[in-house]
Amino acid sequence: TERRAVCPGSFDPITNGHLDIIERASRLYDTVYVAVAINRSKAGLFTVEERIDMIREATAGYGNVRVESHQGLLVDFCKEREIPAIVKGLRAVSDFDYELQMAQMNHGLTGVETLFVPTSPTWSFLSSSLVKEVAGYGGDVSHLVPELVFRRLTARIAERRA
Ligand code: COD
Repeated sequence: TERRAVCPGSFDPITNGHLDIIERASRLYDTVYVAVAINRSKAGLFTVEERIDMIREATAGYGNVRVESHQGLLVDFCKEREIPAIVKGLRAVSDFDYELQMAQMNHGLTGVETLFVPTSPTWSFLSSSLVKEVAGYGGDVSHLVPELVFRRLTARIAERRA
């Protein structure tokens, strides 16, 4: 049977840290789903469709990654697609408390397992929100996100200023 896992997140936008985790998961599983959470109460810099487009382009080379949006509980996304494992990156101790709570809650809800992959030290300080903040003040983030994301990020910030 096919071994499946999901990498969930907001991905507003996808960074090299996310990509590193997705790539490593894609070598361990037959199919890796990337689940982009639709959060009605939190407007992003990019729409969910734009985020999905960028993730599809950035992960096309891996060959076994499927990108989808989802609304509601992650455990329901997993159940509908028969995905037994959630793969998450752990950056630092600061991620641990919240990630452990979610992992325990999700396991309690449906039995889905969460596996943690230690972030590559190169990206351990990296988050989508810091990328947006630094780029918003004109800082160079070109080494932190895929090239196609950098172009769209620069364009979006220029639009917002205009
Ligand atoms: N290096 C490695 N991994 C990273 C890095 C990095 N630099 N940055 C992020 N990651 C990984 C982490 O594993 C992180 O959890 C994941 O990528 C996603 O990151 P973000 O910032 O895009 O997404 P979040 O933290 O906003 O995502 C939260 C979820 C959407 C996963 C969560 O809220 C969720 O599951 N929501 C669905 C509703 C639900 O089921 N809620 C109940 C949860 S118990």
